Amino acid sequence: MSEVQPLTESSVIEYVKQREVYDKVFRRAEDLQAEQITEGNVNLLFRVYSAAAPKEKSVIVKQALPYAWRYPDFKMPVDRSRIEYEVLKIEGTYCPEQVPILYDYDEERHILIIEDLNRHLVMREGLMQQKRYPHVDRHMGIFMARTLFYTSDLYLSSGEKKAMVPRFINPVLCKVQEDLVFTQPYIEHPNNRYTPKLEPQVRAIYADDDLRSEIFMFKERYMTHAQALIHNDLHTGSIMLNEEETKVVDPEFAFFGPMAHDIGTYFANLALSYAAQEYHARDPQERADYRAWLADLIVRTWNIFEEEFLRLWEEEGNEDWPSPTFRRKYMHQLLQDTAGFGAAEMMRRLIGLAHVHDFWTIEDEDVRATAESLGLNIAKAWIKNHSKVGRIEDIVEMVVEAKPEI
Ligand code: SR1
Ligand code: MG
Repeated sequence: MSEVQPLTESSVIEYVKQREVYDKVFRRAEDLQAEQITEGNVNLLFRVYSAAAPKEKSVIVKQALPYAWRYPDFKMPVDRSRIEYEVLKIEGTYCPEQVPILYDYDEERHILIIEDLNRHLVMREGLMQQKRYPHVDRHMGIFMARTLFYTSDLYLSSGEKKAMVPRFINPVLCKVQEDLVFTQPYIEHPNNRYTPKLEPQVRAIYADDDLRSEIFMFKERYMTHAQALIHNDLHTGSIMLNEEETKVVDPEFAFFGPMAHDIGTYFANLALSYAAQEYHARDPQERADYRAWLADLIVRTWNIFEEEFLRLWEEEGNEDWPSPTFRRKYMHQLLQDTAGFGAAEMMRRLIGLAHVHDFWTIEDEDVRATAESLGLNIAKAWIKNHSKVGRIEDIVEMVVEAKPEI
């Protein structure tokens, strides 16, 4: 592995000046400034902008170091930068409106230069402020349908698909997810962290081998079901949006895995936001209204996803699956698996290593415990009942009916 020189706020300016983007975006402006962005867990990130036109002349510089930026003990190959570059190109082919502009990829220094989405907000933060996004249902439903369909065996020929899989094996980042999402939250592990009042619920999870066996069924599916090129970290921190546009970022974890892991991860993070409104939406009526909007967003997103996915299958699918009954079974399985993978994502964000802003920001431990307890019980309902799910409304009913234990 080549020696990696981490960029700094001053060296990143010199770096940008040597790249094509200095002409293309900055028109060789002399007043470049840089600031480090400390969101995210994995990469070194900078915003580089012209002081005179900070919104228009601005880019994001993203460098992959041989470890996760926030968790240096997690060694991660710099090749994830190449994976991110290739996946952004593929996603951009099928769903250009939901993908940021890619300006540059430096194979030697593992650096990507991408569009600065400074007109957009991280979705997780927007949800914490009860913002409503009128088009995010369509944008995310279409994004998931297209990226998943066009990289699956329903569209690609058997040979094309098999030739693609090895380019996205991504073993180290997959192992991170296997451990953090599907293993450690279900055993006593030094990486786990949780609000002390959750102790009885956490103990009950460790002792519930039926629940753990279901999670491990999904872990095995995650590890073995190379169904489509999935984003593999599709939480609301990987989505930047405003009222008009939605952009999905950070696909460095991508590999050929189960589609429902992406859909479930996204829905899980909407459900986590639903639980965290216990704190973020202070007024009870406002909380109830916003929770209803979030619950409905899950339903609308699935419906748009399903409609678009089936339309693509009908119009552009290959000839290898000539059975309407198979299509129905396939979509049904996808929906049930969405609940299972979603449960794993919720649990790991509440009792595993990598927590989320929705809950971190709740300083009052009692309120945080109540919100997190609700989140855990939604997850528990999803994993226990995934095989009974017949409609998206069943998944949402479990959200609405769950109660905190604290
Ligand atoms: C050590 S990386 C922790 C988490 O951050 C990423 O966003 C992935 O979700 C990973 O599990
Ligand atoms: Mg990320």
